[in-house]
Order: sequence, then structure tokens, then C-alpha cells
Amino acid sequence: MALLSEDLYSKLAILGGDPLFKSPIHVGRPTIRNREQFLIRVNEILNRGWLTNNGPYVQEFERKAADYLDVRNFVAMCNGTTALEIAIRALGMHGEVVVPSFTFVATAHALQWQGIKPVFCDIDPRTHNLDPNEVRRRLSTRTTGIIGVHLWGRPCAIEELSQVALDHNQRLLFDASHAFGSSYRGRRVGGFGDAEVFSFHATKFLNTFEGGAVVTNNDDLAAAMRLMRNFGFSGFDNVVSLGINGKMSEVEAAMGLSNLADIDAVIEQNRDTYCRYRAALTGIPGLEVIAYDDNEDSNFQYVVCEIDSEATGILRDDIVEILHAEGVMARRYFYPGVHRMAPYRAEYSDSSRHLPGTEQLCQRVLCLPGGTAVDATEVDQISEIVRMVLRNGRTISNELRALRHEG
Ligand code: T4K
Repeated sequence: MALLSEDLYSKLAILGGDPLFKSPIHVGRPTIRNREQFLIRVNEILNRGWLTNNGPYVQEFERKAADYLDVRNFVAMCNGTTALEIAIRALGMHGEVVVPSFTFVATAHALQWQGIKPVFCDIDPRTHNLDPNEVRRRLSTRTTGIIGVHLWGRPCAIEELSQVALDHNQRLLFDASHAFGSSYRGRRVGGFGDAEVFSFHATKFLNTFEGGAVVTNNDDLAAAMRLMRNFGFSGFDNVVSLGINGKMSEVEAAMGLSNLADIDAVIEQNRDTYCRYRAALTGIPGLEVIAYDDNEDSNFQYVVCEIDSEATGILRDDIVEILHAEGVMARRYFYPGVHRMAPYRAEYSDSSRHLPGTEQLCQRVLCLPGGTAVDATEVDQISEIVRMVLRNGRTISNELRALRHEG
């Protein structure tokens, strides 16, 4: 580790010093538990010769995950994006659907991909989630649904959004990709709205390599989605509906089972990491580590900071560049906002007027490597650089400007 202290910012890697970490430390390193158990299951899969198509491990994963979430139906899928697409179709959404722009692009793609217009709605800058009052303003005669995203695992204003959906006869879907294990008013996320969607991508709190699920207490909806994820097949040769291939494979379910078995321990570890960062980064003007509700369950997968550049004297993007040079691969999720991405920006060129909260957050958010993949020493080292950079924000910012000018 290179030496860093408050007066040694000139030793920053970006200014010519040695990087703090030789190998990069990423946001989103997978959590892998019960490796032995997983490998035993992989062998069983190979011995059975049953690799996919609603195999025994997929069924076991569905049962155990449904129990954990306390929902009637857990329909496992090949990834979160396909799960969103299938849920959207099964719910009969069409025309326009209200979604946040401050989300991973898949939330909007799942609509646009099937010819449905995402209508971007602003978030509440305090919660980073859909603002229900703004949702009401974005509804039109063409709107058929609302998709709320439980960003960072912090549940949306579920009650208020449910009321909007009820008042305006809208379908309500939650993108719960980040929220496995989170609760809202004492109930696990999963049973709210018409359905909720999880992602089990490698980077997620619960990972199955790739994977996802739609969860619902509506049995008919679940039955329709089970058909859709398997080409619409109902038994041999009998195709009863339109469908695609949304199936989870056995090896993915085996990974899910191994990880699910240790979920409480993972939450504890994630919480320790998050709390350590929070303690180390408290009290720095212009920096806030977002809070999780002490009265609810959270998975603590994401360590999300908000940077106020005026107070710190340094831009969030400069901090990201400095951290990357040190081997800390901090991320700007979800920059620049979906409405500013190529497939959307032409049509949504005036959206910024409606999305001031989104625009602001896209310049402020910084995600640090969290979860089980960083240990206490690494958290302390990363926190130390962040503290040092922010405390010397204006000076470092000037140095960077001079460096770029020379370059
Ligand atoms: N809705 C929401 C709200 C979502 O956040 C997501 C996914 C979805 C829907 C769609 O679900 P899926 O269809 O993906 O199941 C990552 C993930 O690829 C994406 O799944 C996730 N959201 C998003 C928040 O994060 P990127 O562009 O950051 O991915 P990538 O490849 O840069 O991975 C991040 C870092 O993780 C890497 O720099 C290194 C590390 N990593 C990654 C992988 C894949 C590893 O260490 N090992 C690995 O195997 O989007």
C-alpha cells in the first residue's frame, strides 16, 4: 500500500504516485457461498443429465425463495431483464408506462424493446425512488402501467404508488432487482403491486451467475408467465400462448440454492462493510452516505455516496477518476440517466425539464466497492483516500486542472 495522509495528496496515483491497490477493487464482485455444496450439486446435475427446462433444482430454488419472501409464486427466469419483459407482457401493459429515468437501463429497455413507450418520471431526491406526485402528473390516456424501482434495495413509496395505480386503474410492477431481502413496513419486498421482479445477476446481492424471477401472489398471472418463459408450451407439442425462452438453468439454480442458504450471514457481512464506511465517512462536508431504514430489513449490498461538489470543491467525476487511478473502481450508477442514453435521448430531448431531481443525482452519486468482496482493511484504505480527497477538494481539483492543461 502506498502511503497516504492528509498532507500527501501529491502522492495520489493520478498525480504521479503509486496506486493504492495493485489489483483493481470492483463494485459488484460476486458473493459466492457454500462452494463445496455448489460443486456437489453441479456433479448431480451432470450425473442426472437434466440441465434446464424446469429441472429439480429450479423447482427447489423457487420453493425456497418463495418461502423466504413469503409469496405464493416465484417464477425463476434466465435474467432480470427477461423477467421484466415477461411480467410487462403478462400484465398487458401497452402504450405508455411510467418509469424512473434514474435506474439501470434495463428497466426502460424492457418496455421499449416491446414497443411500449417509457415515460420518464422524476424521483424524490431524498429517497432516489419514484415521486408518487410526479407519477400522477406523468399519466395520460395512453398510460397502462407504472414501474417503480426499489433502488439500492430501498423500497419505493409502495403505499402511495399503489394508491395512484388504484385511482387511475394502472398496472403496478416493481423492479426489485436490488431488493432481495429488503422489507417495507415489516413485510418482505416481493408481494407488493401486481408483481415484482428480481435480478440474480453475478453482481447482485443474491446471485445465480445470470438469473431473475417474477414474484406475485396472483396465481393466474404466475401461470401465464410460466407458459411465456417456455415458448408457451403446455406439455409436449402443445403451444397455448406466445412465449420466449426465459428459463433458468439447473446450474444457475444450484448457485442460487448455495447462496440462499447463507443469506443471513451475507447480510451481516454486508452490513458490517456498509457501517464501517458510514462511520469512516461521516462528518465530511459535502459527502453523505445514503442511509438504510433502521426499522426495516435491508441487504446493504450498495454503498452509495452523494457528493455535493460545491461544498467539497471537487467534481464527483474527478473523484471517480482519482479513485480509478488508485485501483478503486467506484461507479457513477446510474449516470447519465436513461433519458440521456442514445436510444432515448432524441425522443426525450426536453425531458430534463421534468427531471430536475434525476439530473442532479446523476451528477452526485458515487458507488463504492461494498458487499462481501472488500475486507475491513480495504474499507479503511478506501475511506482514507475519499476523506483525504474531499478534505483537499479545491487544491486537488486545481492540480488536476493544471495537469490536464499541460497534457
Ligand atoms: N433493473 C435494475 C434496477 C438493475 O440494476 C438491473 C441490473 C436489471 C434491472 C437487469 O437485471 P439483469 O438482466 O442484469 O439480471 C451491472 C450488471 O450487469 C447489471 O445486472 C446490474 N443491474 C447493474 C446495476 O450492474 P454494469 O454495467 O455495472 O456491469 P459490469 O459488467 O460493469 O459489472 C460491474 C462490476 O462487477 C465489474 O466492473 C466487475 C464486477 N464483476 C462483474 C461480473 C459480471 C465481477 O467481479 N464478476 C462478474 O462476474 O451493470
